[in-house]
Amino acid sequence: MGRFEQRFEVMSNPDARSPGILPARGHNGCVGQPTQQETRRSRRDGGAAARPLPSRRELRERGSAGEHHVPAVGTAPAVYRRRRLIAGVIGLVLVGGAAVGVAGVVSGMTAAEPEDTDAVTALIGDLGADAPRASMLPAPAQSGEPAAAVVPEAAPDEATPADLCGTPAFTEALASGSDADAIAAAGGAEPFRSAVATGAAPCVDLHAADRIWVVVNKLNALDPIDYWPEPQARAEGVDRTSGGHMRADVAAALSQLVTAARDEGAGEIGVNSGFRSYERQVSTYRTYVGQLGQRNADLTSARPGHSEHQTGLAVDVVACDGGCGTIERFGGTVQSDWVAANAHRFGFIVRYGDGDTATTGYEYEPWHLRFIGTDLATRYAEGGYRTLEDFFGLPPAPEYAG
Ligand code: DAL
Ligand code: ZN
Repeated sequence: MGRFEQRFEVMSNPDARSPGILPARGHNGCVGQPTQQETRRSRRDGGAAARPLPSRRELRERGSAGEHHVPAVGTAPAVYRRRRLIAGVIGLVLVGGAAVGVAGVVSGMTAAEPEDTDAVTALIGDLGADAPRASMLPAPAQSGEPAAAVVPEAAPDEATPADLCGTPAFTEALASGSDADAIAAAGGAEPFRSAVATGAAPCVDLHAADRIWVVVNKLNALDPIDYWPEPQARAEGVDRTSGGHMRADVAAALSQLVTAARDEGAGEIGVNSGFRSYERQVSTYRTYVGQLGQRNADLTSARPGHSEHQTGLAVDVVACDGGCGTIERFGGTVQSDWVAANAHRFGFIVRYGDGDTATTGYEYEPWHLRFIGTDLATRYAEGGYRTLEDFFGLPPAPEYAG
């Protein structure tokens, strides 16, 4: 059996994320699929397919009690070690003293090289029996790092503020919680991206689950691991084959995308899967492993705590000409071509591109749209970026750590 057929078989499994072809229209087309309330209930109950899972409180208590091994700091990728090294050299040259400079470099290298152990491998052996912990890799810049210690590798874009995190207008916009305001205060999407990618914006946390710029991949787990976005909504006037909830702002953007696709002659686009809780991802991933084996499952399904669907920012779309098709049949449709060319206008990117597995860790998923807002998505498209990792200067994430 080929990979496609194997995958299709999994997707036809009612326990998997896709129900196969369903004649879903409007809000009545999701018989048998979980509503948000049902999803919450299954979450409380631990889910039907999953072994009992820890509650949020248990997760917190285990964390504070040190019950599970938590990697203190991931092994820093070479690019960050290099940045720290350059930062150390420049910073220390500024204060004079070559000997002190050497000491600073050594100190920086030591801080970047702690032993990296990760609980994810243990999770795979016994899914759901244990509360997994977030694997952690340093973002190019993290809250708390002193701005003066970070030096961009390359000369920043002319429009990039020299010290974004020292600019009150930016830090205030960032603190307000408005992603769009923060990007505007940075001078726009490119100055923002450039500052983040070069390490010049350490106050921008690429791990913050509630930010549109969050990067969730095989090296960056959600934190907290059971993150649950609020408020959620369904995309109005959009066909769906599942519960179809997502972050409310994402739902509004998806409604606009679907309307535009219809108006521009691309046909009907529906939702197959939006928000998936940690517990839902446990059962989804377990189903894939059971059907495909872990190696192949890891190319198509994120391990719990590592799925963009848990952020409420991701949505799998399908073509709905007559009835809605499956995600596997989305590629090659008029809708798929339209989405690839136009999704950025509404704030979405196709997250797992064709031929980008070495960076993303996943096979091509033309149906998996990730919301990053119109400013960043437009810059992403215009800049010809293919992965969020490249966009933000992060290392490739083809495999889980450990
Ligand atoms: N299919 C994507 C990688 C997920 O499971 O989140
Ligand atoms: Zn998806």
